[in-house]
Amino acid sequence: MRIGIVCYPTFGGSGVVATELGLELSKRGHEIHFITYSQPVRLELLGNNVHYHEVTVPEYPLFLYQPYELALSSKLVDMVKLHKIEVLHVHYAIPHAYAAYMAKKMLQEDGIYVPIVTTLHGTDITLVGSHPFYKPAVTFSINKSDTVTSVSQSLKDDTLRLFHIKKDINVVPNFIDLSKYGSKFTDCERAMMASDDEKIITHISNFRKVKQIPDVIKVFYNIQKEVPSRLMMVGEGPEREPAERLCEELGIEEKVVFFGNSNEIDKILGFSDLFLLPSLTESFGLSALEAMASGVPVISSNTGGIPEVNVHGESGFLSQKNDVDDMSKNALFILKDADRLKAFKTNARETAKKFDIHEIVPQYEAIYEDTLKKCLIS
Ligand code: GMT
Repeated sequence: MRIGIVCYPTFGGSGVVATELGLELSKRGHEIHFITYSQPVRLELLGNNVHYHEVTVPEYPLFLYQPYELALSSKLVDMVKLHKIEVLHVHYAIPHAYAAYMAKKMLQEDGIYVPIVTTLHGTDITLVGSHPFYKPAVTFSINKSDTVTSVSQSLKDDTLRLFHIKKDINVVPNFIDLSKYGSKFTDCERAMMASDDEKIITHISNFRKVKQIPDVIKVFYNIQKEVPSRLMMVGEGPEREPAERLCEELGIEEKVVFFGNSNEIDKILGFSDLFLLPSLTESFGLSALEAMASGVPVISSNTGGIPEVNVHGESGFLSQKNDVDDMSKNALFILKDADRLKAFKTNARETAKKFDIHEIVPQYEAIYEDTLKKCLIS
């Protein structure tokens, strides 16, 4: 199949999922065309089956805001025609499903039919999409997609609650390539992060309010009082600076490393003993799954889709959001006993196997085929 993938090319989970999906589909013989404004961060190899087409928005001084959706929909039209793309898979309702619908309509004028599969990732629904400014456009884009998927049951429920949706929503969870995670690094590399007697605690995110970064610091503060440890903070975003200040206020700045965005999260996770994800909401929590795949237990909130990923008492523990005391207690419970920590590490990796890329990607293939069939009939 020739598949066009539209996504945000950044470090965010939706871009990572879209990129990994495209790469796996290409290995399975499909021809993949990424269409976005810059090369996705995890897309290192372009080859016969993997192509990247950049959307450029020419600067025009008359426009206060440059019209990305317009540029994207025009690019989609051109690429569908040029490469005979059979299906468009767009990640994020706004603006991608919206632009894809415009492209589809333009193509129809030329007698070309291309169906749209839209995957909802979370923030397009729970944070941005339900804002009154965007709600009509999001509702329209979802209802006009030929097939809609969501990355968790919780996100599906939220979508049906917040919007007037007339479409079925298929839950296709995020996935992980287990072969890319696990401890394959040397002790010497670990020594650059912590000494032998210290545990490594990790948080990875885009440091936005929704990630509840102060709780990461506070839980770590409680941990390090009882267990020698260091905190690895990976990612960039508006909450990073306040977090650095909080570390100074608490006197733990020497024990916390702020990495910024990293392409080496497999390595950082490979050395980690515990992962913290106290988010206020999270449609899935891909970073938690990446941690689990690396054999790292997860201390998280119980919001959104996280309980579908992190299993309480097995791969880690869930607490009410903002309950720093409970999260700290759970973290110490795991860290203080070597055998228990080992068992949680094994269970975390086992739980992650449910989301094996080889189980989930065929679900998308089936969806593309069904969508194409459905559209040929109608
Ligand atoms: O919040 C983020 O980390 C970024 C955001 C995105 O749009 O990439 O992540 C959303 O999609 C991910 C992939 O499906 C999910 O794992 C995240 O849980 C989701 N974020 C939120 O719901 C806040």
